[in-house]
Amino acid sequence: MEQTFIMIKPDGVQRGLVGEIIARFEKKGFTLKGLKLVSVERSFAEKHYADLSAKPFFNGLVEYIISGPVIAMVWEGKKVVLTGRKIIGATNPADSAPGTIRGDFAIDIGRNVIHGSDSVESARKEIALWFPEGVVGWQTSLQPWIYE
Ligand code: DAT
Ligand code: MG
Repeated sequence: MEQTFIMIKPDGVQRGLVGEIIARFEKKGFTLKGLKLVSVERSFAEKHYADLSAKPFFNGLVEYIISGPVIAMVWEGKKVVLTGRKIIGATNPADSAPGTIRGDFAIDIGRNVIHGSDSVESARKEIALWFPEGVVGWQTSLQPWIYE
């Protein structure tokens, strides 16, 4: 089954949005496979966003991600990478539809509350980076009530 890496950024944690965000993924029917509160080191944040290192906003982005603890999660389910991106909404909250996490809870692009992997391949890399210890191997008993 497909997995994605979801991170609640420091603003989401500080603003008390952790429960609300987790609830949206849970209620959709996805399965939580890993979760931890992490204080991110600068070098680790730079590694996570390595693909964006040439961008003018890179330093500000790294400062933001290390400004407070984040919630790192692995969620599993059919098409969870793409559907997770839809639940999150467009990168710039000004363009995120109401009903999405960024559309409902964010205003500025540099305080957009949440990260989600953008492809199955980057999910694999991000899960390996954030959960080198591996995730929890359990199966929900709700499977037959969520999948036909
Ligand atoms: P996403 O988080 O939707 O996958 P991304 O991977 O392109 O977006 O960029 C990572 C983060 O960098 C994004 O959540 C917010 C920040 N960012 C992206 N584009 C930006 C821009 N033009 N100005 C400022 N911050 C930006
Ligand atoms: Mg991205």
